[in-house]
Amino acid sequence: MITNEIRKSIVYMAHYSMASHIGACLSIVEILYTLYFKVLHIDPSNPEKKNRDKFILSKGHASAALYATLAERGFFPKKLLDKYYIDDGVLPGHLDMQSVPGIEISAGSLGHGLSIGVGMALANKIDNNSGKIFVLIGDGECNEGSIWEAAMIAPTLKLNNLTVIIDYNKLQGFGYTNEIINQSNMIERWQSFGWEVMEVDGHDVQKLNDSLKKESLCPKILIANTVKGKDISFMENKLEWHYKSPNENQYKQAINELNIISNKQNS
Ligand SMILES: Cc1ncc(C[n+]2csc(CCOP(=O)(O)OP(=O)(O)O)c2C)c(N)n1
Repeated sequence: MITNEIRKSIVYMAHYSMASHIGACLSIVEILYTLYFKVLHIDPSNPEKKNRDKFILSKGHASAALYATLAERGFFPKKLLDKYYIDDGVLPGHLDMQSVPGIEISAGSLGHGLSIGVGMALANKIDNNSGKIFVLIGDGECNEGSIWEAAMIAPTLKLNNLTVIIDYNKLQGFGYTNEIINQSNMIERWQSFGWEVMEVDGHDVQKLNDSLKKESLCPKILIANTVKGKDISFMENKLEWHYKSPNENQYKQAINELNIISNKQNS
């Protein structure tokens, strides 16, 4: 399974570079896989194609997940994943659009990706460009006021070429999202701004695929229920894995668990 390969790359990258944000990467693997392998009209041999669909990873601290997915999809050699977040590396810890092909925006300062996505979607409307825009934001990232400015304007501009996915993993950097700022009424909130809202299991590729491909007259948003640290038993739903990186033993255990999942899938 490609999702499992992506997870192994993420664990490897966080381990050797001693980087943070492994939990945030592991929660979005199925979302990225579904987008890059089933939904987006893109061509890895021509990443700048004019009417391509564009994906924005607004929660740019999860860069390792996108780098690993792009490598699996053939945008650049997998060997480059050895150059993540290290001195003289190629792939910076926060997302850099100049590092490798396939990255539409640099990101890491939270709260900007949705506004950029609104601009891209509006530009495509004006230019009669059929390319669609997809933006992935974090649930904690929704604490940023700029998210709500973009949320207000998109339906007014009738941007039905814009899809947002919230990685609703219920944790942010320093605690539970809804304890820091309660947004448990997420569905009603986005609906009240004029968005078509769908709630989906963020690890179910079939359901993600169906929801992402659904046509709509207005901008739409998928509230994707996910698990931070997904598929590594000692990382799942554990706040500390926002910042920690796996040591040698933890790395071996994590890869072992992912291998067990691979073996089950192959049998
Ligand atoms: C503007 C800004 N403030 C603070 C940070 C530091 N920061 C990095 S990740 C993070 C938590 C984000 O939580 P969430 O959006 O829920 O993403 P998750 O890590 O759970 O995927 C914070 C506060 C940042 N990158 N940008």
